[in-house]
Amino acid sequence: MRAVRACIGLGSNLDHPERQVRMALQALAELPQSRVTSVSSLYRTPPMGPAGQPDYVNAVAVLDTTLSALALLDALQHIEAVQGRTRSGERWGPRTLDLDVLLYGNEVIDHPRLSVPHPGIAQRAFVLLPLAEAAPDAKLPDGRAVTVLAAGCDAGGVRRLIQAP
Ligand code: A4P
Ligand code: MG
Repeated sequence: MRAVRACIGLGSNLDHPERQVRMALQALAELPQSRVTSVSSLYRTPPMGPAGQPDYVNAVAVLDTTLSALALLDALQHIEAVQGRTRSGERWGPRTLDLDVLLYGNEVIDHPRLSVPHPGIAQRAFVLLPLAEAAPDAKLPDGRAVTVLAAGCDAGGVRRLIQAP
């Protein structure tokens, strides 16, 4: 089976966010049927959502995978659960770890459990900056280049925390 390039967004703002993101990167490196080909720097980003929550640490990892998109989502949700993610029900509330399928090859997926590209991808600096760093040639299925979107987004408050390995 041909591998698909999947871009995964990582985010954490609870319980040592930097460590959460590093642990998740390690878990992604151990996913079956998959190989991590690129990882962004870690970024410190102001929270989008309810006020009063801590800043986030965000990053993006790029995988070549033969997992189906839903099998990949299952694997990401398993990693979230292992790292103590509980769902409070508050939209955009704080979390120990959020793993999002940002892009899955060139596919548009509209499934009850999975929307790809991830909604909001084209506007969010905390997604676009690490994505453009880890996958500078990536395009959305509609043809928009992530580097162009990243250059045009409001990057206020986002700063690179730790250089990519
Ligand atoms: N789901 C649908 N599509 C996807 C996808 N492409 N990737 C479903 C992953 N999951 C997807 O997710 C709810 C459901 O979305 C899942 O069960 C899955 O089947 P969730 O992780 O439980 O909830 P959530 O993440 O709180 O909701 P949502 O609306 O996905 O939030 P976002 O868009 O992920 O935003 N601020 C900063 N600075 N940095 C952040 O990373 N993240 C969020 C969450 C808010 N503010 C932030 C950040
Ligand atoms: Mg999410």
